[in-house]
Amino acid sequence: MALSKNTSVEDFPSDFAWGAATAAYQIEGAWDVDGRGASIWDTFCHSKGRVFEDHTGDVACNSYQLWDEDLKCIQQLGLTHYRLSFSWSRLLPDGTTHFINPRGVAYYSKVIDDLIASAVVPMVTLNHFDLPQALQDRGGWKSPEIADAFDSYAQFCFRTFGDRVKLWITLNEPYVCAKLGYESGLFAPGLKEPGTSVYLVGHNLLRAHARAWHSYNTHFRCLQRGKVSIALNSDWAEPLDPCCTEDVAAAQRYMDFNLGWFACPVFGTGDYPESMRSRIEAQNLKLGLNEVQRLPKFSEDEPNPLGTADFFALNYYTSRKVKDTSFHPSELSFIGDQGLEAIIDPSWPVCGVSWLAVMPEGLRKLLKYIKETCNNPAVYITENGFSQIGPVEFEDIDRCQFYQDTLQQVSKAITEDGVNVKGYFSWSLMDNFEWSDGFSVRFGLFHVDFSSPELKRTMYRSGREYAAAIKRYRRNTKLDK
Ligand code: PNW
Repeated sequence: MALSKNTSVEDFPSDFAWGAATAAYQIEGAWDVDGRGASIWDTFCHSKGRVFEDHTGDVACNSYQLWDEDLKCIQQLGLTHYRLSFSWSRLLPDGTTHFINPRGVAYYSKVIDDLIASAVVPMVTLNHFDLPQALQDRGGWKSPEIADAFDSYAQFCFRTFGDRVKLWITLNEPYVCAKLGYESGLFAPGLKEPGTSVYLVGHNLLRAHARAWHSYNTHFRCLQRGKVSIALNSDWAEPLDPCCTEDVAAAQRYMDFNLGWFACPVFGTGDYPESMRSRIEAQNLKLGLNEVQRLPKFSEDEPNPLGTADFFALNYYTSRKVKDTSFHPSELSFIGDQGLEAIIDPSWPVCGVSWLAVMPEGLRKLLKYIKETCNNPAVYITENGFSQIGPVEFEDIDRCQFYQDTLQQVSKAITEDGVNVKGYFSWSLMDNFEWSDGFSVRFGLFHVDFSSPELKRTMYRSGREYAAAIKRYRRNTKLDK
């Protein structure tokens, strides 16, 4: 059944944000154009063997030069909101405010002005994985000083663009940044330091975020009246055997180490989940590392992360069944600390990338969980999507079905569970550079022809149906909460 002809009784508030999302490194290209400095993703892609077939974001969708084409896509979809990210090193080539690149400022200024002129609300992520290389050379997210550098950058952005940008995301997915960048090494900077750096990096990401939120709160909020949050990714986890108490506890641990790691400090207790502290301590004892503090403590001398989000920004993709494991590896690792195995239920279809089992019901359950454990916050779903690999299917009916099922679950979360969902952003506006999978994985509502120099954008069927759904929901909205 086509999304646009769905006759079920879905409803969305009249001010619901209908969006799509992208990230600078995944779409912009122009990596060395107009004074842009290098980021860790330039370095990572330019070293051989890191990314699928050594693809790079050097050109990507060339959105730096083809922004007008992106704007047309946004208009064709009828989006009310567009989530983009700034390339930190395009604005500040060495990561610091000692030198500001005027051509970077002009580019994002035009993007923002064009969006507003088209009645599209911009939501801006300050950093979506692409840390300036110059800051990596000084220790990157492992260095405590990174929080200062990020705060200066954030304040520069609030000062320069905050008259027009009212929805800010400081950092995208601290979990992915820490785990894939420093534990598995699958993402830039490609470090494999299992069981240690992951927690330090997570901590510095939280410190940096908290600093930036406090700066906004103190210096900009009164005049600019915007909102600032941090985008947290989380799977939804259920026990493999719901009657087995060990599996039930393990599923809770999975949620704690995934969502709670960042949500508890910001929305809950102001500290990491108790299960993280106790598990990591227990592992330390087993491995004879009694003196080592792997999960840092929040210092009394700087602002605590508690309360540093004006809404909940959620990136949801998939779900897992969780089994407790008594197997305790002899080496340190993030998964070893959790003592569990995360499994994809064989009945769940997997789309494109191997980790993405399609589970729209998990989103509804996760939203309810966030309502209950994070103090009923306003929630924007800042990313959610469906990938394809292999031959291009312009008639992407599986993705159409996915969006239809997902929007139904979001509607139920609002109407039946009373979750205060404010908006939904599809990942992604168009096919783009999918990190270590390069261009082999497509998430777009628009197809991008990477083999042609024009990088032509063509709407998929899912784009047409998403556009029709937006139109229909906006016309039909009765609900207002
Ligand atoms: C998100 N994983 O990242 C990012 O915010 C996007 O930039 C990205 O394109 C999108 O999801 C799709 O992958 C993730 O391995 C990257 O579980 C990797 C994982 C999850 C999310």
